[in-house]
Amino acid sequence: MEWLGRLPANGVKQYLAADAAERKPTASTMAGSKLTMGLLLLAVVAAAQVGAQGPAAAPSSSDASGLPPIPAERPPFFLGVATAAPQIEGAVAEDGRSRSIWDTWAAAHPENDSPNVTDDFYHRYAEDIRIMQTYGIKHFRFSVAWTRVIPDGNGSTNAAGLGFYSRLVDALLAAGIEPVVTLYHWDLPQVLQDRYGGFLNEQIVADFTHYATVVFEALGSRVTYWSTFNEPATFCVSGYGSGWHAPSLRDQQGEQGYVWECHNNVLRAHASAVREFRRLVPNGKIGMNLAVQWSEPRSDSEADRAAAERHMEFELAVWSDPVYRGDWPASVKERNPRGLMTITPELAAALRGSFDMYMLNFYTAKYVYYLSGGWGMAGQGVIDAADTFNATNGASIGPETASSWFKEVPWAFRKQLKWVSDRYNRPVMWVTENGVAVPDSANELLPGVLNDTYRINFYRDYMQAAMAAISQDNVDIQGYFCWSLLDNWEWTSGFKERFGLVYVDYANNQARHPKQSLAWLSRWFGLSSGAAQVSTQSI
Ligand code: PNW
Repeated sequence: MEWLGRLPANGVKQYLAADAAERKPTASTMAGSKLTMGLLLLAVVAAAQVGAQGPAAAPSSSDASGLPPIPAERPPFFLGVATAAPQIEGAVAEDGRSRSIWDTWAAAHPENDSPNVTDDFYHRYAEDIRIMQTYGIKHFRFSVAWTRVIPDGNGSTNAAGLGFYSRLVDALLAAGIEPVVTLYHWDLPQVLQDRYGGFLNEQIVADFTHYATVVFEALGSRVTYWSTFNEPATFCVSGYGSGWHAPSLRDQQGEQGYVWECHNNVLRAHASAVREFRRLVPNGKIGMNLAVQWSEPRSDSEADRAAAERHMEFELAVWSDPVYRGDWPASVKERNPRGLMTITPELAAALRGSFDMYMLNFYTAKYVYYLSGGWGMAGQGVIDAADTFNATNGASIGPETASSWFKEVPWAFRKQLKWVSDRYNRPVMWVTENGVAVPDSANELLPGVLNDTYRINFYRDYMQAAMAAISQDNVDIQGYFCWSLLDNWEWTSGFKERFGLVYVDYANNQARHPKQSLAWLSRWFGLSSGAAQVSTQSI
């Protein structure tokens, strides 16, 4: 997916054309014998379990498992895996689920793959739990679909929809896996968008709070770790600013104030839901998953360095400063085009203490330079800065990945972690998403595609950057979630970008095939012998 659909500084919308050209139709056939694939899956899991039975060997650089070398030092944080309901569940018309704004988006883009079945996690979660168990993964981040729990958006609770998450949580706990629940990962009930404009209307605050309360009441005695919103910057800016994401509204120059309305309503909904959370789940921990791209100054000039800092404030601090500091960053206040952004004392008080940990989703970086009159993220105002992947000499900021918005920058990850830690006085941090889609992997075949050395190297480098942030920059990172457990429906990129540690064979009834990266990570973290290699020769 394109991230945010950020406007180029000159206001020309080249990014839309560029991405449209990239998107090519693919047909994913869902044929295949369920029985055969079911048996195969059992064989896969059995094979994996054999490998997992041995004691966790100490990491060493020479490895009998045939995996690439394991770094000598084991990471000091726990390893988790992350997912999101609209990307993995499928079963979009089952058990009373209503349509989400992303179902609408997908229906309007038939050239894109469909989320209707995707990984069929709704029916296969038990198998996926077995895979996690086999590899020793003990933290699973998933999102609850509002459309299943309250199909009418703000009406009555749908017991069948809620029941799915209750069974999922029970199955995770029975397998010794800690559930980490995201309440909102972009899949607004379409009915709320139609009824009052979704996040543009303050009614969303009450409706989200009601939805959150229903889920806290149902799962709060069993689930400790929660997040209210996944990446509000992405869904406010892309959904209501550039129009790149559902619900496809555009407000590129801030004329309607859409992005700021969304922003304000998300902060208020978060504060309001957390107030209920404290009452209903007194021993729980909660936060919000924030995403950012590191802003590297394109030159050493004072102007470029200030522009890069400002960029980061507009992208990230604009969300977390209100929580930790009670107000927007000064740069944002000064450049607010429309006066929409007052943080009232009441809101500041409600937000204070509403992050038990700082949950950061991190992938990439860009160069930032000063540009008089330059616009920031769509709809968020003049920030006198612009960004680019290329240095002044033309060199890219990092190696390519499968995603056009994503260059590999482990060095920037370390800087980003330190930036957050220093700004907010060393909060407990969880990296709640990090991962990569391997270039060209969408067209690769089994079994070769499972030998994802590229992804192994990626995690080695990013995790070592996080380890350096801990040991040298005094950052307190306690958890690290890989995006993602499974290949999945990657929003505007459909199935063309595969971020999974487990390959999903869409042409063969969604059969699961753990990739080498899963075995490698499991071994590095000491969670299993890592020998759980899955042979696909028998397919
Ligand atoms: C995340 N960035 O979005 C989403 O939470 C996932 O649903 C998605 O599948 C995953 O990334 C991979 O695209 C982001 O550049 C994408 O900073 C990019 C950025 C942040 C978040």
